[in-house]
Amino acid sequence: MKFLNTWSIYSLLFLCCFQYKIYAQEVKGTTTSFPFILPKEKPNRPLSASMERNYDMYGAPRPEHNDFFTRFKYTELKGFDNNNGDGTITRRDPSKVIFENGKYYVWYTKRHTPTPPRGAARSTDVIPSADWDLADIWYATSTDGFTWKEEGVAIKRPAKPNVGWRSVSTTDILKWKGKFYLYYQGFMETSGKRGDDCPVTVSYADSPDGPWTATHKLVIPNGEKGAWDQYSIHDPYPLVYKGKIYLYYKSDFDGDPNLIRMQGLATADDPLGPFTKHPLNPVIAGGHETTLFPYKTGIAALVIKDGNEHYTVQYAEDGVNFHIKSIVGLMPVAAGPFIPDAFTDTKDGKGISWGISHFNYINGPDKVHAILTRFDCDLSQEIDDPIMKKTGIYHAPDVHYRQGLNYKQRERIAKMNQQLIDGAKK
Ligand code: AAL
Repeated sequence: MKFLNTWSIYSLLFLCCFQYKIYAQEVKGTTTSFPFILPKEKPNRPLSASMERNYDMYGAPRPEHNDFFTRFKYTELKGFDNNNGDGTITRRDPSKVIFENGKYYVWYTKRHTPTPPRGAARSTDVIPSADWDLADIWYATSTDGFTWKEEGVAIKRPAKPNVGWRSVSTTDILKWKGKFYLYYQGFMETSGKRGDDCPVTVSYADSPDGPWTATHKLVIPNGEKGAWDQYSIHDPYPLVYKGKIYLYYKSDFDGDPNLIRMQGLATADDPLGPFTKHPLNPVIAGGHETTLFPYKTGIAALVIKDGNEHYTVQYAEDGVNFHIKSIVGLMPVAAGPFIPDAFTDTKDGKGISWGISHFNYINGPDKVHAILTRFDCDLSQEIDDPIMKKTGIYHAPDVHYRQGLNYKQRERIAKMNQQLIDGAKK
């Protein structure tokens, strides 16, 4: 009897499982719930648009497994004096960081003027209009990336009428066949007079310590009249990719004051040009400064601040057609990462884990200046740092309250409240 009972329970269980299996097969992909364990691969079942995207766009359905997702951490740099932040000294728009002669090198815009920037109308031969007006290009070295030694000026602005006579700024470095090339914005009129107008020029040297020879040539000239980049070529950013120099840049265009900023690409076989602008320019429909690096088999870009796709990390297999791979927060501004394989023409870019960026508008409108800072992240095939893959970023309430409503906005809200109150009375 006892045997029979046990036997019938087992048969019943077997029958149930079998029936369930048939049922599950019949409804598979239609009415079963999405599984509790998030599938690593896209499951073969109908998915919502958001879930489709989650599998198709990002390379991994969870941010911590997405090689393109990171958070950013910041550390104050040691070694830079700035007159207690009175606005007479700025350091901004750092180049990418390179490692040469047993140390790290970075180049940047340095302005040291009798006053902070005063706007184009009040600027003179010695009073700057903008934070990067009347600037030169300086450089610093470090052995740990946190404490830096300011080595001195790399590129002084040349005598009028040479390209860059008013200001040289926003540089970036290329190493090509054993020589070094600094590309930079060469202002021939005061920034802010019409817009932030300039072309790009280049200097070269045998050593990162210089001396630098100026070409005095427009290596990346402005576009033709009516072109998106007719006025400004900003943030020149060279990499070596597919055996060529891939130089990305930014231009600002459309209306003033509502400019839009996008990024273009110019390629060359020789660092001194000629550079050919890509027919699909702009190749990135947003961002402000340029920050790109070889990653895996393509090029990755930090798209910062401007445009519909600001605060995203993007990737282009061909260096031209970029796709969003992650959405991130607290991005470094004007980031110049340390890219060990920036110039090796790698076919398997290792990525980045730190660099130098800047903070802008320090100490309010009367003391405008910028400072350099260090950022760390995990967009690297060589590290695996779970702390850098956490999505929640805490901001103190103060950070939010500083983005407060202005007087006009308060007025608008009061008016809307009043309309509702008046309507309720009728
Ligand atoms: C920066 C850069 C360029 C602009 C100005 C100084 O953030 O985009 O360098 O000209 O602002």
